[in-house]
Amino acid sequence: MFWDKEMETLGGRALEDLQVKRLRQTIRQAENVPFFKDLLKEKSVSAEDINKIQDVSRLPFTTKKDLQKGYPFGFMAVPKKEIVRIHTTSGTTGKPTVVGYTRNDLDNWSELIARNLTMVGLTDEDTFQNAVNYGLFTGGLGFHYGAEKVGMTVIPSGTGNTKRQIEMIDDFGVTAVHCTPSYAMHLAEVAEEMGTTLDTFKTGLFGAEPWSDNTRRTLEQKLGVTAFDSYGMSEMYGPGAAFECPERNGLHFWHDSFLIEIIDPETEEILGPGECGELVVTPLVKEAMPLIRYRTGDITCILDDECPCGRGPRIARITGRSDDMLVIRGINVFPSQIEHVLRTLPEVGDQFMVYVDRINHLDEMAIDIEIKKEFFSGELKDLERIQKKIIHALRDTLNLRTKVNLVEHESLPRFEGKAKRVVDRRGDVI
Ligand code: DLL
Repeated sequence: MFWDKEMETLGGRALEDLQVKRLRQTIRQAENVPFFKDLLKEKSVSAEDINKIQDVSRLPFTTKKDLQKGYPFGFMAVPKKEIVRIHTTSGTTGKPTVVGYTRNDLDNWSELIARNLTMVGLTDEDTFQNAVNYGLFTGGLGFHYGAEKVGMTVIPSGTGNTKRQIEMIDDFGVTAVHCTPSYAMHLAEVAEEMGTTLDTFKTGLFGAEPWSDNTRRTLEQKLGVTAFDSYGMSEMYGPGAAFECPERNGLHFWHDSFLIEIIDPETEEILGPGECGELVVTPLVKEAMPLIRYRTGDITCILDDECPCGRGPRIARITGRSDDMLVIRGINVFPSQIEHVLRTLPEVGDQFMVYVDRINHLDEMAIDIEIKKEFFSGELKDLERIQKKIIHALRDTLNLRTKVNLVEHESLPRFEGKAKRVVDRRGDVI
């Protein structure tokens, strides 16, 4: 099923002409941002230099670090009064990336979500439970308005209170659910404990973090759904940039709205179809926050075989990142953030180790932290006080509950060369 067949299946010359036209417009829009104006001037390139799609390679890259430097509104290309909503990423060292939306941006975003929902067979007959965070995280409001656009009955359940969520699924006859795959696992577990069979369920939309085909099989079996992968990032509106079609063999990007490239993250050389590297995205219709060749940090490749559904090229499911960002229960965490928090606490020594595990299908982060000799009194109450202080400080910055173990001075490994402070033990097996 198509929401906008013409755009979804546009290919060949017609698509390229549209992309070139929109890329030029994006460059002009980006020139409203001093960062881009200066950068484009320095590289002596402007909208007029783009005559074919390959000319994109003349443009400079933008990174997450660049965006951080612009905090809070340095990357906005329109006057503040035209910005009708703000979301943020879950934060990197200190400050998050702020994303602004004009009214047109919000309309375009819900159109893309509506395409995705329709593509997987959902219609105005469906009842949709949106079990993700409704705050600054883009997954909540993003899917909400897209689902309303399709005419679905939307239940903005948010996260938490899992038993009540299961009751709602049964009582309201929910047919489709959207959440992170980790939360879906938890839902399945609680439903099992409650002895509920979730009879009305048929579709699960899962994303915001990597998940394996094993997880897909388990979720499908336990929840009784067909599970679809959903990919996106705050910088590209949020969810909705790429989505699986019923073939479930790669994710379709919406090529009228995003220009995608794959590069070697080390050399920045552009790679061909089938070659894995870092995904670079240039949004083509964003107004409030246009970006040029944004380095997503996500590792994937472009699949060049044609999909029987008739839509354009897909990307492979995301297998990892080119940087050290961790995605824990849908929240992005950089080890540098943890370090930043710990360094502000006088009791904390030089070394820490982060362990990420999947316990009962949920991501859990535990940190072993060395305490300075003078603070390691051996008195339980003193240690508990320090432990609480650290947990609160981490939660305030990361928005994430972490387990903290205090250890004695000089008990953690030391590193020669680059430190490896993160051990991700989540693996693939469920
Ligand atoms: O996670 C947007 C989103 C919400 C996507 C709901 C899907 C569903 P951010 O918080 O900015 O935005 O995080 C973006 O999360 O660069 C990836 O590293 C990771 N990520 C998102 N979706 C997937 C996925 C939202 N399907 C970052 N598979 C991205 C693997 C994913 N990783």
